[in-house]
Amino acid sequence: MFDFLSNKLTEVFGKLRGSAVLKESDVDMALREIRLALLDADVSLEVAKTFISKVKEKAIGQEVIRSVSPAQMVIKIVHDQLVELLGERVEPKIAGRPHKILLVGLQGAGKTTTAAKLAHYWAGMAKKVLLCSADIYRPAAMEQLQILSTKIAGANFYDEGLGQSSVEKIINGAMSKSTEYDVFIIDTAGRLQIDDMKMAELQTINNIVQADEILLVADMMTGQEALSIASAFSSKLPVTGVILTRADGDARGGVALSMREVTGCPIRFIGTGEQLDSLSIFDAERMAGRLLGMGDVVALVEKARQAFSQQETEKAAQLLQSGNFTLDDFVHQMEKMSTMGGLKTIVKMLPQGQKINSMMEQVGVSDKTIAHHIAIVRSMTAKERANHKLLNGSRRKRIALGSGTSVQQVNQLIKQYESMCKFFRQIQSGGFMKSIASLMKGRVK
Ligand SMILES: Nc1nc2c(ncn2[C@@H]2O[C@H](COP(=O)(O)OP(=O)(O)OP(=O)(O)O)[C@@H](O)[C@H]2O)c(=O)[nH]1
Ligand SMILES: [Mg+2]
Repeated sequence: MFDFLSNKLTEVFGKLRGSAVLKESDVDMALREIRLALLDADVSLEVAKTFISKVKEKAIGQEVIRSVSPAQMVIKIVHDQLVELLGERVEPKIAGRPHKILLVGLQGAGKTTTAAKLAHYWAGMAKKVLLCSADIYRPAAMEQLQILSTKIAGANFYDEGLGQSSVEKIINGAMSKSTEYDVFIIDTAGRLQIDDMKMAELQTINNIVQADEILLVADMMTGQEALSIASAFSSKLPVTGVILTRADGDARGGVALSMREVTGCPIRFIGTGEQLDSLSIFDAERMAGRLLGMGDVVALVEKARQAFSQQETEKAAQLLQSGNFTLDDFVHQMEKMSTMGGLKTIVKMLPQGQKINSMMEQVGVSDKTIAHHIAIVRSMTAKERANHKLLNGSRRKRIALGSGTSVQQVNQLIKQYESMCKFFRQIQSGGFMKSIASLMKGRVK
């Protein structure tokens, strides 16, 4: 749903990729573009500004983890800031008996559907739910909710019978009935525009009900308009949360971002379809991931942070660059890599990662072979691990036997190890193309 913003940000970060050190001018350029992307995606100017300044504040002076690129680091910072802005996930809970939920919003926002979805949700939690419609204006509005209620086991519709005269009468009647229920949900009438009469009616309803939650239902497709709706409703009513409907459409992500900032209320749920079960608890982490479209990178930085201490990383980088790493180091790094979600993802983080990856594929280094490699090196003596030149034919046979592999596999590992040493030494001396050539020579048929 947030493809637009995602694409924009991918573009921005695409520009950053490949730079070895994150310079301040890079950050400024990226943030300027992120600001434009946010505005394009319907985030209000003020929200975008606040967001950018927070990201900048966080980014400057923050250490870049050695095993990730500066651009990936910025993505992580942007992601964390998005999560913070979107707010924590709020688990639904029941405050009293009955727990009273009042739904408000513009016409067609999805109030009635959402009322039924919430009833379905709570009924699924073994709660007795009473649904009530205060929409006496639109023909068949009450019937719509009544029909929906018949599909929910555990939910009842408050039916006063024909000839309801006023909203107050209905609400009062439903209130007295509601004491037999755990959850009491009130659906209200929508209006095309926000008018004083409509607001006054909602205030009257809330004065009678004293709702535990007043949830503003807003359509994600409304774009910038959602903001004026949000401020109009929250200035007249003590709104406690927001529900965004039609999140299954191709609406831009900006609405979620600004809505949160303008109302100051948590986004509680998102509607993802017309069915009763198409309602999800709002998850800021997931939303930010979708919005950025870079969940993989974020997870990777997280893992890198866990798996590598700064010291270890520096040591590994030095070793790799010197080309003087022992078989022990070689396998230790491989083990680290396999706990970090695969060789490919790690190599991608290195400058020239894309090229190295395809080369590794050609010489047969893969996640599958790593397990064998580890077993082989474990079957070596400490002396052999420190100096692979000791590995003559009979030693190789012994190692193959001990590790449950073949002599050929042992030979293959040693060849790869030698090629790697050479490869990194040559990268260090700048001969990248030469390194490729030498690695290809070490290829095992
Ligand atoms: N795709 C999709 N459609 C939705 C969602 N929520 C509601 N709808 C549809 O939107 C239309 C309007 O929904 P209603 O629940 O009747 O909206 P309302 O706010 O009660 O409308 P009024 O009572 O006229 O103010 C219906 O066709 C719903 O099926 C959603 O999350 N996704
Ligand atoms: Mg309705």
